[in-house]
Amino acid sequence: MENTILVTRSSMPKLDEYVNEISSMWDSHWLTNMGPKHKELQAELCEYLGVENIDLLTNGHMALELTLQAMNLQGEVITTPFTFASTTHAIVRNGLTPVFCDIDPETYCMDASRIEKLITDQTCAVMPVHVYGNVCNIEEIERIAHKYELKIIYDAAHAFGETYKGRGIGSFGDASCFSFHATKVFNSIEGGAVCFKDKQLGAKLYELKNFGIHGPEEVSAVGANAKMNEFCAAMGLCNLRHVEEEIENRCKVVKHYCSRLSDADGIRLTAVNTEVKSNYAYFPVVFEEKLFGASRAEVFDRLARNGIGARKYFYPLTNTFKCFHKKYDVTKTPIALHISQRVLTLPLYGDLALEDVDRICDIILSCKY
Ligand code: T4K
Repeated sequence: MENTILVTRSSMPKLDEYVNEISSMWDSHWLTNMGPKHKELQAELCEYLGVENIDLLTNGHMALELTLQAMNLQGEVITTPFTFASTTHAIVRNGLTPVFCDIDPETYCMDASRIEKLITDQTCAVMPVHVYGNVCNIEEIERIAHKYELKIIYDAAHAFGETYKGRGIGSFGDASCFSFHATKVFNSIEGGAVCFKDKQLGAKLYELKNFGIHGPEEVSAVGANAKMNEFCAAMGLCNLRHVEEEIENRCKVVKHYCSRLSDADGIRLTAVNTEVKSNYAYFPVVFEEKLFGASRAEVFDRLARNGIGARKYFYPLTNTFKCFHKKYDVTKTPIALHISQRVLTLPLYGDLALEDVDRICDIILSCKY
């Protein structure tokens, strides 16, 4: 359809810039396995993200999955069901049991005040998500983890480049896992990273992403293949040069959405946290049907009929997935259920025209009564 607008659109450098970045590979023939582009991107990201240690991987999912494996955990991991499949799958694929904590109705992140009640003698870690780039209640999570000696692994897939109280978001917890997927604020086509505190954990992770190979004649763990290749690292190097501009442009789009939608009854937007330097990753809108006069489904359908691809991130909740065979009790996470049934994430990317934002808002507001 003409004028189709999807929920996001990958940011890309100029073709010449990318060609220039990859041209040295035609001399070196070095395409993957921690080559020069990988090393360069790693160093630049450490600086940009304000973290001491980072390792690059094929994607955000392997970052989560291998971090859990590297920690050699057993038992239960307290997490949120209001997230992408990846978070829960990383836990389950490690033979761990997810224990679902309900979310905060304002930030949609795990409600830290509910964590302690979920702790048992089996609990080994918490895996909160900075969902949509909204930052979790870091202080409370740290207090609880310290008290009960739990590991903290943040799913920071949506939080690239953010700071909390002036500190890089990746510097919190035992580890923070980023996604550099094509749909993210910063992309390396596919890609991911783990920022970590303990260098021993980093060494383990480094082996696990390369089949568990410890040396030319020693394989010390059952690892995977999760190395970022040089083409992806080169895309990352290019996009990193433009990420500030991307975030500034997204900020303008978000401000325009807010100016159009914040006064409408029955529409709930995310509150601003003044301690957070935001990356404007997503623009979630919650529709309360009784006040707004139309359901999420009606808004979604009308947008779709007009070529606008809003998305129901994150519906369904991961604790209701068919693959889990009704194993988890969704009534224990009622706020997450409420939000997931009412939320729409609207199109957002740096070069989305403000006229298009107006068109999207006009369609949404035309659904009202
Ligand atoms: N944790 C959390 C909280 C996550 O949200 C994610 C990923 C992860 C962990 C795991 O990270 P990765 O392993 O993916 O690095 C998308 C993304 O594939 C996924 O990365 C993301 N979260 C999730 C929230 O969204 P889909 O299935 O909705 O993607 P898709 O193909 O429908 O694309 C959405 C829109 O993006 C398209 O309508 C158009 C645009 N697009 C898409 C692609 C693939 C582009 O402009 N260019 C592209 O190349 O999952």
